[in-house]
Amino acid sequence: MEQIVSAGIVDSYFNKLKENLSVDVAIVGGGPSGLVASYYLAKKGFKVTLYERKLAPGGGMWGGAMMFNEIVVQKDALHILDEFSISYKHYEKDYYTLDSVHATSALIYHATKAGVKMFNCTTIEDVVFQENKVSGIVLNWAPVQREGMHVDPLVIMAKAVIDGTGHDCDIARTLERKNNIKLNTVSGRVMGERSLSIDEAERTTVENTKEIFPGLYVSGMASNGVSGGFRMGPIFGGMLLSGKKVADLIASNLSK
Ligand code: 48F
Repeated sequence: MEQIVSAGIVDSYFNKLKENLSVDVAIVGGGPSGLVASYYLAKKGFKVTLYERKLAPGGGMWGGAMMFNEIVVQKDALHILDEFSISYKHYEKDYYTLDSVHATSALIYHATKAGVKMFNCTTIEDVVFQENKVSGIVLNWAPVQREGMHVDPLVIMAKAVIDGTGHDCDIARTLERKNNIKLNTVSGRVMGERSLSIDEAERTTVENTKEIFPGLYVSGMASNGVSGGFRMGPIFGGMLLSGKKVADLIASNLSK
């Protein structure tokens, strides 16, 4: 019995890893924008993997605001909540409140159910850069990076990569720092996030969701970080809409 349990885990994990050494879309970061993007892409039939360095995907959505586990979503994004069967209550004007634990777990559940393969406890530390294009990701165990151990990574090839790493815009920064290239932003560089301005930030999160270099797309807060947009705090409509937008964009580009 002991052997069956261990062998079952080792076999099924390594099968999952091996079957996903080459994918259509690799998503870095399991925040709301990455989760929503992964769901819509998997629903369209793409082979999608998502990598999260923490134990649980969900990013900054679990904790609501200041650990008060409620979040706000505006009317424009309700159709996405409905798609994920997430319950919400009308609060005032065009704003709705919802339980952040219920909402986050629903995003994770429906994404995995749609076929997204998730790899948690995994850090993406670099990208594959071939023929002036982002062609994959370079992954390692999160504890390897945290402990500063010198251990070489593995590689996953992907037709498209999404930087959904939130405020850090980790992947875009690494790409820019290491390759002497220009990104698709006003300055050609990662411009850095500005202070809080909710309305403006919600709008620009969606506007700034785009392909910033051949093969590399940004979603969610990383979009604003890369293009110099504002932060918005605990309102999540922009994150959900950004995830849907990047999924549509990639689906259309990969189908060409
Ligand atoms: O920050 P995060 O939740 O991303 P998001 O989709 O949503 C932002 C909101 O939560 C909030 C906000 C909204 O109102 O401003 O901040 O833009 O999730 C990003 C996830 O990426 C993981 C990180 O642990 C987090 O769960 N992550 C970051 N860098 C890496 C990574 C990396 N290099 N490799 C793997 N995971």
